[in-house]
Amino acid sequence: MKIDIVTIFPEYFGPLELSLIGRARQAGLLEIDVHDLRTWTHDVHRTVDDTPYGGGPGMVMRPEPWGEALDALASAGTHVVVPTPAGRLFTQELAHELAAEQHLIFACGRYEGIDQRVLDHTEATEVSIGDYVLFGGEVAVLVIVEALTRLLPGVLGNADSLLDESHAHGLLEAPLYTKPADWRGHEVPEILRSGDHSKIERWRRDRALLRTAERRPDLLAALIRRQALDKRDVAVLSGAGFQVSDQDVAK
Ligand code: JAH
Repeated sequence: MKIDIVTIFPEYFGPLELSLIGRARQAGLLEIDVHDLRTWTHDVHRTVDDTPYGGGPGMVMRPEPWGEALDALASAGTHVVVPTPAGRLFTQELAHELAAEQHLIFACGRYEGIDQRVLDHTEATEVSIGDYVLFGGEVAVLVIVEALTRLLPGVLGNADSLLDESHAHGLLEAPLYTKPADWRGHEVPEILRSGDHSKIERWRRDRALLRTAERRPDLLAALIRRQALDKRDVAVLSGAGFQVSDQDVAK
């Protein structure tokens, strides 16, 4: 996969050299180039912003440098991604969709944002990583690139982690423990030390279901809508006092 990132702050992307993303790049699984938008300005001040038509506070990014940048970097199969609070919510599903692309260009806006005509002209996908406002798209791009990288073939050494993830699709994970068995009087649940792997799997499924019901009723509702719960799941939830019915069981 090839990723180009266009920004007025290339220094933001130092972390992409590190850890697993850095290793994926070195292994040739992922190519990332970071570009300074000011490369495509022509005035002495290398201006990237101007006042908004119609008035209002702040500045808007001028379309011309963006147009030249995208002309220089894009080819037939390129997808342009623009982080903005107005975009489609970035979820694991969208991460999978983007990870399947050959070439992505991330355009990082600053100030109030980028002139809308750039997004229209390039048929950009506008993506939001959550309902809050940042100073610009750079940190959102770091989030998105990290989520994509771990989905690329060959990046996760332990292929089991991704399999496990798809198995538990849409559920929060059960709590994790490691040694010592007693830490400051807090003990690791007995069952995890029992060595009975089918019991452990059921225990983890139950913890995941109950945690999801408690903390993320929206995720549980989505699972019920998709008929993704079995009889035992529904029994566990109902036994813990959550409102579920036989109607919610399919498989
Ligand atoms: C802020 C351009 N969804 C998080 C997010 C993404 C981008 C921006 N803010 C929040 C942003 C200013 C200018 C983009």
